[in-house]
Amino acid sequence: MSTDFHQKSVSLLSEQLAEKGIDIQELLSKISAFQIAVPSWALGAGGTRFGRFSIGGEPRNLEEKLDDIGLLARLTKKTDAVSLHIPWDIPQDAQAIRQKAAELGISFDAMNSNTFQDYGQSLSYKMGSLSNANAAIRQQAVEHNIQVIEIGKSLGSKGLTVWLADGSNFPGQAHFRKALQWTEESLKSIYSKMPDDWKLLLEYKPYEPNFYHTVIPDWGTSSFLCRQLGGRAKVLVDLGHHLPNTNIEQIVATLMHQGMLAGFHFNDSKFGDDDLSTGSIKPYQLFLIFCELVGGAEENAQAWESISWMIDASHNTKDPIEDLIQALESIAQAYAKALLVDRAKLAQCQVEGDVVGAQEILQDAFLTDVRALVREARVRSGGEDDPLAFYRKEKIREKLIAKRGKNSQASGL
Ligand code: AOS
Ligand code: ZN
Ligand code: ZN
Repeated sequence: MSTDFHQKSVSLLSEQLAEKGIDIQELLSKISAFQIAVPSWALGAGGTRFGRFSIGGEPRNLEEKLDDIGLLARLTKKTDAVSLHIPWDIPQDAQAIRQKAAELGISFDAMNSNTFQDYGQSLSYKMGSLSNANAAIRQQAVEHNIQVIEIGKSLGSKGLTVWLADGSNFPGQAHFRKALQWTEESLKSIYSKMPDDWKLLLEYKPYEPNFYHTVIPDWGTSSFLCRQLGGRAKVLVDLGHHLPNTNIEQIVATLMHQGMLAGFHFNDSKFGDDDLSTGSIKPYQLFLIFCELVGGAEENAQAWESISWMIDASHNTKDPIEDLIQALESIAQAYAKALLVDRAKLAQCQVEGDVVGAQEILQDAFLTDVRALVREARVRSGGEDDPLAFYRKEKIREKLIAKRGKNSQASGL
């Protein structure tokens, strides 16, 4: 798109929004300020249980992962943080890594522990980790989490994300209540070792890799556990961790009402925890989620700044950098559209029982083409006007392949 055409689009949109009493400058600064962390495991090709197809030029170590995120940050101006995964990303020299990240304008978002794989530790997690019936295995899993906190401290991170694969595949395999009790005790030990300015983000997931029961299947269980820990433990919503057709926006509202929303793992899904690009399957749902977020923050249910934003996607098909550019763009669009909702009018419709009017308000915002707005915010922040086009024109993947090789493989899933 030419710069001239872009400018015309911005002024048309600006006129359109002014008629609705919306100030475009304020909108632009909100969109620019909104930053989403990128996970270190999203920079290589993801695998499935059937295979993994290398895309070439994948980052071979943590330094190269940071380089890729630095590039994303420079192009999109939509991310300024990385979420690391231990043991996949153990820094050899934390000071040097911290400095490299700072030079790229990248900080360290929540750290992710991993007790869902055997990774050279002495006792196996085959039968679970924080909920294991064997106390020695629980202890080992607790110590791993404490080690992750220590690594995070050395990098300046302020959070620990815990996702448990724990559960059972067959009836009778696990004792539901004991598993929950052990999980609570293990989490308490971890929480007690967390610095005062850290938060614990607890994920839930109804199935996979365990298919009969998971120890933390839903937001209610996660929120129950967080309450046993203390005020700095909150619920993390991963969009793919719901049964089909779950009303995720309502879950978000309910958590905000209790001040219990820790943050997000953004992705999209058709069937389950598909980890597809955010906004690729259900953009309207993403918009409705942002409506609850914007509304909840405006109405002081929970402060916007208290919520953490992260992408959690990894798949087999696209160039991961292109994929992340698309995801960051989709998230920014959903946020921008949610900012357009006339909340006063919506509240009025709710009072009057004007169902048609309420739907019109939401769809009017959703159907507004905000691409020029998101682009303008990015350009004003110093990003590329069209990051994807730039990436392709500059042949960045080809350059990465030349540098890192055709078969380089990122650590991760
Ligand atoms: C797993 O399903 C969870 O979404 C985790 O947050 C995440 O994908 C994992 O920690 C990355 O391996
Ligand atoms: Zn997740
Ligand atoms: Zn997941």
